[in-house]
Amino acid sequence: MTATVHRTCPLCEAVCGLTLTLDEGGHVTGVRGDKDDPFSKGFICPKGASLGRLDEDPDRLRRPLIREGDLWREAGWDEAFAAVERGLGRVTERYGRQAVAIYLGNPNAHTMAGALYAAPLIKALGTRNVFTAATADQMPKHVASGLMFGHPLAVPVPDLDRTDFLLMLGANPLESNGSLCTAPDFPGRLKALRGRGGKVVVVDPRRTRTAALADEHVFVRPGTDAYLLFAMVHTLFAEDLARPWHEVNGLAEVREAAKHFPPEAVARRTGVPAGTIVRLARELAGARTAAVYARIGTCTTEFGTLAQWLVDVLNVLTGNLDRPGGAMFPKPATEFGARRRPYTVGRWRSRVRGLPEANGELPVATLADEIETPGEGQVRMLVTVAGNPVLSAPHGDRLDAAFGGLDFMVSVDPYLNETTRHADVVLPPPRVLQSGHYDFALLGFAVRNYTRYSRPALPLDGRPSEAQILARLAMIASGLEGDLDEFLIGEMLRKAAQTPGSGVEGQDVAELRAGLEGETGGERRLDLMLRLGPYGEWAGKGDLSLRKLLDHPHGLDLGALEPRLPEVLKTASGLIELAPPQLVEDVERLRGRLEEEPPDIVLIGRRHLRSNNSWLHNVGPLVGGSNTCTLQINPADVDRLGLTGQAVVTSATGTLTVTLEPTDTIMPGVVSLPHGWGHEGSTQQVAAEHAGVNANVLTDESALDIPSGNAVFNGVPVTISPTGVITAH
Ligand SMILES: Nc1nc2c(c(=O)[nH]1)N[C@H]1C(S)=C(S)[C@@H](COP(=O)(O)OP(=O)(O)OC[C@H]3O[C@@H](n4cnc5c(=O)[nH]c(N)nc54)[C@H](O)[C@@H]3O)O[C@H]1N2
Ligand SMILES: Nc1nc2c(c(=O)[nH]1)N[C@H]1C(S)=C(S)[C@@H](COP(=O)(O)OP(=O)(O)OC[C@H]3O[C@@H](n4cnc5c(=O)[nH]c(N)nc54)[C@H](O)[C@@H]3O)O[C@H]1N2
Ligand code: SF4
Ligand SMILES: [Mo]
Repeated sequence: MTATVHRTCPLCEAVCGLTLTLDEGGHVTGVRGDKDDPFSKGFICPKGASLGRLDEDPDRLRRPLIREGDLWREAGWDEAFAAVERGLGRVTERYGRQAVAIYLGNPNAHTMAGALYAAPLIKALGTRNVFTAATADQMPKHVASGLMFGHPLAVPVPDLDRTDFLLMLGANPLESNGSLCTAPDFPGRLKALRGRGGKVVVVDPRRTRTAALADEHVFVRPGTDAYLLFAMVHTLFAEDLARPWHEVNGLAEVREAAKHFPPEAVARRTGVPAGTIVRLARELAGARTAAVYARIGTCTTEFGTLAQWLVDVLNVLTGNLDRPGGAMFPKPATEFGARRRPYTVGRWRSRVRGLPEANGELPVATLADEIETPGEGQVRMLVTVAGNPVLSAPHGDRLDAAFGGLDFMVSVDPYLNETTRHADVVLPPPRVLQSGHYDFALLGFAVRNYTRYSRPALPLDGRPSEAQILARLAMIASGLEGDLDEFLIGEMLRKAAQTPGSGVEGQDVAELRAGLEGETGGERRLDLMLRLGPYGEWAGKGDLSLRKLLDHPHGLDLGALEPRLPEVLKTASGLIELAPPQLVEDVERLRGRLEEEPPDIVLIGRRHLRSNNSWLHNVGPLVGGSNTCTLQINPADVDRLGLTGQAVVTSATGTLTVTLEPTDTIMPGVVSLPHGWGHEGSTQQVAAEHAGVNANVLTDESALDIPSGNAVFNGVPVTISPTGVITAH
């Protein structure tokens, strides 16, 4: 007998519905796109198609590992948790709670466990040494949104299906399938945009597959988008094209700041001719509807936050913020609650470099400092959950060495990899098919309001779910006993019962609790959030609940995005803050760098459709061919530097020998190396055969986007020489 199951793909932000067939043994015999999913409508990519292979990868850990010297021993779950309890106790008794750090990696944004149990775990650990992949990714967006709109998750997304003009910077959705813009079949949506007469412009130092699909591709020097965007803002004011719809604070300050960046002044630095900048500004202002969308290529730069800010300044000034066809705020079914205090950053600072906190976390770029630098508060223990910072954080090989010196380390991860090999205890989550799935985070960035829940397709066969692993770690760290989920449900219900307009104001908490459904604590918490959410049964505007989602296994369309201002604003003024002082202050830094002589060659990153950061390289069908770790370089640079075959790349932090891939799709003076490789010596058999090199040997942890503390991966100065020639840097 075979079974058919429908579930959301957890592998990227596109949240595609998948239809899997399983045999009696629970093995995946087929994967296809779920045609009945109202959002993804059957779309699938090669990664989703390989979900079965990934799920049954023989190198995935099935039982906990405990380190004994240099060796590993499989252990039972109770024994493993007891070892964690002892290790944590040893460190905190001797050095206090600040000696413990936690690093949360990217898949936490894709698992229910990450969404529901990471925050309680952080709280239970009681440390400020909280690090996540967000400061290697999108923190600039959160900071810009927090300061402009009052909430770090109030991120406008391009209304892809209705816009007439899309200006896209530093994003390559034909490979990434989209980010901070949840849109299954992003390629199809772009084609539809063009098909209805709209225009797509891509700004990127590489002519990517996305750029090739667009109407226009504009080459830009890495790290200079803030100049380009400022010059567009300048043009809007100079030509009297600025027409904000909404009442905003700070219009005059933005106009003043933009005066320093006329198109002619930034043309050389950005590599974009002044005439092109002016034309793009006019087209943006003149389009019936338009949206500016920028992603990782603009975030992980020295001026990441300024770039994210200016993206939405342009959306506001052209009257496109919060209108259909423009940049809009999604309304997810488990909407975030109200934030009472105005958003701010820098409530505390990191011990060694004095870097400001943002969203309650410290920059991953300073994790090594905190581990290596002696003194009160030195980090001695690390917990990693779904992260591989040795390959993903700037100057990752420094972290590799630093992890080796920790007193104790625990990793929750299905693989023994470059990072988790330093752990004393590894706790593997179960298979994907044994886990429930709800996209708490990603549905908040969706281009249509949509919701879908997938129950586990297979039973747990005696091992704990990832939710149970994280909950148990939280209970160990807090020293408390009892049911974490029921405790959290009680807290949330009490708050809701006291909140006017919550839909359950004044109601009895015990009765409400008894009304919740779900087979696990996680399901019950989901049910609660759905009921209290904007479409919820209890909030009075809809009939959404876990039950309803279970009745609709292909997901539910909740409609096109709708205007949400001013409701969504949580600023102290209640208005859009167009010129937050913290950002205007940073403009000085931007001005200061304009006249500097740019480096001869800079490094940027690259994503490949069949990759996913560091961890899909052990799945045969996904590696090899075009998905290899090569340095893309313009043929003119190959000639100029006298290179052949391989070359030595040197940065301020390290040196790599790389295989060259000459291509005129990349600008002269720019080279591109994908991250997530460097699996030499890995116990993952397939990955070891396709080792590649770790791009983050070259990235420099001392370079940061100042307002957000975000790492800089694009625009890294490097020198390149033929192999066999040693250069000083
Ligand atoms: N040079 C350079 N560096 C970059 C980037 C770049 O563009 N250039 N991009 C940055 C970005 S955007 C990001 S998000 C970061 C990613 O940084 P990380 O999150 O640190 O790295 P990943 O490679 O995503 O590692 C994911 C880990 O989670 C494990 N894992 C997979 N599924 C699960 C699960 O269900 N549960 C658990 N517990 N573990 C799981 C994997 O085995 C792997 O160890 O990298 C950043 N680093
Ligand atoms: N297949 C695949 N999909 C993924 C991932 C993956 O590793 N593989 N990772 C996932 C993750 S964690 C994330 S965060 C998203 C990211 O999703 P995207 O933001 O779409 O990421 P990329 O495909 O890296 O595209 C970034 C683009 O920015 C360009 N770029 C580099 N520097 C600059 C610059 O200074 N200015 C401008 N304008 N452009 C620049 C690069 O050439 C590249 O084409 O993808 C997610 N999806
Ligand atoms: S596009 Fe993303 S969500 Fe869709 S099948 Fe591929 S990896 Fe999965
Ligand atoms: Mo990311």
